Amino acid sequence: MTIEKYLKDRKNIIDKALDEYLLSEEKPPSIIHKAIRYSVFSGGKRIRPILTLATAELFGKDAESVMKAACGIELIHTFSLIHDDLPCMDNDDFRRGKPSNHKVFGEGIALLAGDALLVSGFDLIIRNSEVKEIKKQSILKLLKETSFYIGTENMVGGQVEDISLKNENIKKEDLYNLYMKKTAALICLSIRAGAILSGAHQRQLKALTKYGENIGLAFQIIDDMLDIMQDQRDMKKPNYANKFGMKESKSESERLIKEAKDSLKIFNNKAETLRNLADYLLIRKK
Ligand code: GRG
Repeated sequence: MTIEKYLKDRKNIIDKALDEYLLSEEKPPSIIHKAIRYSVFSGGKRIRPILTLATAELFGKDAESVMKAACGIELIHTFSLIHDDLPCMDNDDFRRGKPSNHKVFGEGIALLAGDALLVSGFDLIIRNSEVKEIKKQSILKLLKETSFYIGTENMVGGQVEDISLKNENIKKEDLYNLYMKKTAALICLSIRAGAILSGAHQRQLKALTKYGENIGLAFQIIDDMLDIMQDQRDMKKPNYANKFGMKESKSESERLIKEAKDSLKIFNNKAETLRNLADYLLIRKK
């Protein structure tokens, strides 16, 4: 199966599961459920839940066994995007080519939709314990990890730096530190979720974390390059490609992807899908 077909198939089953897990738009108070569904179904690539599923597959588990946790992480990602676009943050009127959540529903509802998505994300991870073969202990471990990877030492902390650091005098080291927290953390969590729920050993978790950190950093550098190519760069925001140029960004993202794939050596050919997903990030156009 080509990686494009793999991504399409997985996205379809994730979209169906999300539709099943989320409350209907009619459920009162209708406006918040409409706002939630608006952002969840506005064209996200589902990279994070796909990584959770692909990691579970590496351990011989099927998509169903980790689907709720995978979708929970996608809801947390959606929360971060809605809040990121708010006027008090990046003040973006558009997301994925469509009006951002607060432009359609107003700031108050957008803020609350983000809050609700964060809570629902945790709820779905808890509900993954309904799967028979999943150990309760691994759900607890995953909940603890989720708090860590989205908390002030990671995603929220990264966002704090993102709104405070200025692009002109930023050092490469600071930029890497910011990208590790802002973007790579949630990507790492997605991979670790698949591994933890599948009963991975410490050595396997360590290798997968290295993979996650490297593809996460590459993902953000590529995102910066795409922002420049599509003329969507915010001059005030830290941006690797803006700071170090497109050529250096391309070679750096290629180096990171190679390092990510190298860290999967212990899995031999069982990790072929994760390797293909890493390569795909280099050629993605959105
Ligand atoms: C608690 C106020 C508060 C905020 C939470 C907002 C926030 C912290 C963090 C934002 C982090 C952020 C927006 C990072 C950018 C990561 C990134 C490159 C997102 C785009 O990911 P894609 O391309 O998105 O996977 P799609 O559209 O495919 O879903």
